[in-house]
Amino acid sequence: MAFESLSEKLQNVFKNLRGKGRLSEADVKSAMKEVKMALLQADVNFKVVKKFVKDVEARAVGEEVLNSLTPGQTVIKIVNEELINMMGSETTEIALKPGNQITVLLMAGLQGAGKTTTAAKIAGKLKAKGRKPLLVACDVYRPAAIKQLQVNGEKQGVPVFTMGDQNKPLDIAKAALEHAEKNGLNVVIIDTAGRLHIDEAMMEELISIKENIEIDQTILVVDAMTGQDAVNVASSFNDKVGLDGIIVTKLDGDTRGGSVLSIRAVTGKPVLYVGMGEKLSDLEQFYPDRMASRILGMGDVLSLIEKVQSTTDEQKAREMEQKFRKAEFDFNDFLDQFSQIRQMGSLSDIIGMIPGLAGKVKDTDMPDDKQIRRIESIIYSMTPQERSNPDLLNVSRKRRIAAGAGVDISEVNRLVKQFDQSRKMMKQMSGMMGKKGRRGMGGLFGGKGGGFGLPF
Ligand SMILES: Nc1nc2c(ncn2[C@@H]2O[C@H](COP(=O)(O)OP(=O)(O)O)[C@@H](O)[C@H]2O)c(=O)[nH]1
Ligand SMILES: [Mg+2]
Repeated sequence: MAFESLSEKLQNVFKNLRGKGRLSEADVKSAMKEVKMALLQADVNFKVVKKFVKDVEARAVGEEVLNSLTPGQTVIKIVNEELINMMGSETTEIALKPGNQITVLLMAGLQGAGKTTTAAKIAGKLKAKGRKPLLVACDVYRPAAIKQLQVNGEKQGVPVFTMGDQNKPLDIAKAALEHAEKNGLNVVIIDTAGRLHIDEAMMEELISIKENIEIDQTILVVDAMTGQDAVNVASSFNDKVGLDGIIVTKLDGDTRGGSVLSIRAVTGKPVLYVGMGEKLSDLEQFYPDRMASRILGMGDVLSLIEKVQSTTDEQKAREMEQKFRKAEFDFNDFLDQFSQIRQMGSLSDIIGMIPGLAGKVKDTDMPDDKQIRRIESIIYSMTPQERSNPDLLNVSRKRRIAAGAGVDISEVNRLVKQFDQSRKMMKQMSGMMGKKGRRGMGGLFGGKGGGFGLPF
């Protein structure tokens, strides 16, 4: 799969960012320098990279990020969003006319880019959607090309219109339209000839077809393995012939893949699909957001960041952090933490979403949801005074609480002991960390990351 090396490099940059409690402007700048290098090495167009880095930096050195509790995460979120922007934000479908009206698609591109294969792939997708496609063989310069389309059409169960290699592409296309009308077919896909390089004759042929037939969508097919050339080819075709969408093929290879990232930014035309293999089923809809997650290797992490952002109140987290530093927290704060975690899902789900942590935290290290509920019921059985002043808890109070919560007194004892221990530990840690302590994810994850409050 393309992007492996890019993905690896970006993830390294992010690992460093995440490890920092606070970010300075210099931290952001040096991280972005590495991101820039990684994108250039992945063959992303340099102008696109330049703008990307500028946009990310402008957002990332803002007050909001540098003062955020989770600055590393916030920078990653910005990189993700700008990456999606770069690829065009939205998924674009091939626009089809409603009902039985005929939609005409013109496939264009250099020789070997994958036009014939992709035409058949699209035909199969449209057929599966209930459309009635017709493939049209307009590459008359190589008899093998007609045969190739026929073979692929047959595999897809889609009719192929050909008039051999003795007619002009424009005349074949006109006749194919009539054929489609007569036979109730409603998507006409015109496969054309390519050259090894962009040349006038190829452009003229396409222009003449466009001038004489009502083409609904001109779709350019480019080969990802040609790197920046793919972007240049797209620019020329767009300037001379006019494009509606682009399909990038051969992303399954070990190509650096940068063209698929920059082609939209350079041409302004959306990527519709990506080719992921030689088989006729290997065509994937292009989702900028999924592509970004794939490159950042962190689909799950991003949804986790969103969860944390939507469920924690920063102000509250700050207050908690203060309490933590002074070891002033009480059982009410415990309850707050539990309810925040509950809003995010179960604890094991959350752990599972953190790469690197998933396999490492043993189940026995974590209280399960049932245990958390028991701890909560013990705390709920305390009076408000007891919750805010745990030192009040003597034996008779503990006995009353145990009875109220329906647990054995030993469980209450254990909780109080754990609570005292965490308070002690936090006092020590906060002394060790000094004023610029490391911050956990909004303070939610206890222990070493710099969180607080949970007895584990
Ligand atoms: N691995 C891979 N090969 C592809 C893909 N798309 C096309 N090909 C291959 O690329 C070669 C050229 O494709 P073809 O459709 O004949 O290109 P055309 O000259 O533009 O019509 C063929 O061997 C295809 O099987 C793809 O997405 N992945
Ligand atoms: Mg072909």
